[in-house]
Amino acid sequence: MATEQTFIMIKPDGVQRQLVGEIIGRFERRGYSLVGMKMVHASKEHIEKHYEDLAGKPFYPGLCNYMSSGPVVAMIWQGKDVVKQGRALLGATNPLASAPGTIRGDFAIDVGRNICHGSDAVDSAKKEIALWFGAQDGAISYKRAIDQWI
Ligand code: RTP
Repeated sequence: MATEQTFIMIKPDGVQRQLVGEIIGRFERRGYSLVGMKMVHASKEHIEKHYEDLAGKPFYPGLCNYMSSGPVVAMIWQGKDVVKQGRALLGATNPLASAPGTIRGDFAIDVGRNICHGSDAVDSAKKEIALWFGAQDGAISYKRAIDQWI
């Protein structure tokens, strides 16, 4: 049974554009398990920590202001190769380079309003899950009846 997990976040623009159900549906239909989810209006400090690797980039201050401007949906998804495949479902960072059929390729046109975030590696997924859900009680462990068919 695959247990790889990734951190997926629906950004403030995705929430405001009422794309929460659409995005969850795409991960569910692909076969992945939702094992953690909460809606958070994050502080600027929390967002700065999440994006600390980007500190120094010219867009960093605007990114942190925007990401703390409204609620986001923070999720943990689980399944085979979910880190890499989660990024594939999201599409390229710049929506103008995202293929149609991906979330960004279907719903976005601006890199600063690209709807969703996904961890870029297994290690960063672990760090991000700990940051958003706490190191101890991150994911819920449960079995789905459909797992034998996926
Ligand atoms: P994310 O962390 O949000 O999933 O995005 P990513 O890994 O695909 O891309 P990253 O380079 O980590 O950038 C994080 C977010 O910063 C915004 N950004 N704006 N030139 C720009 O104005 C610019 N470049 C990046 C995007 O919202 C990107 O998702």
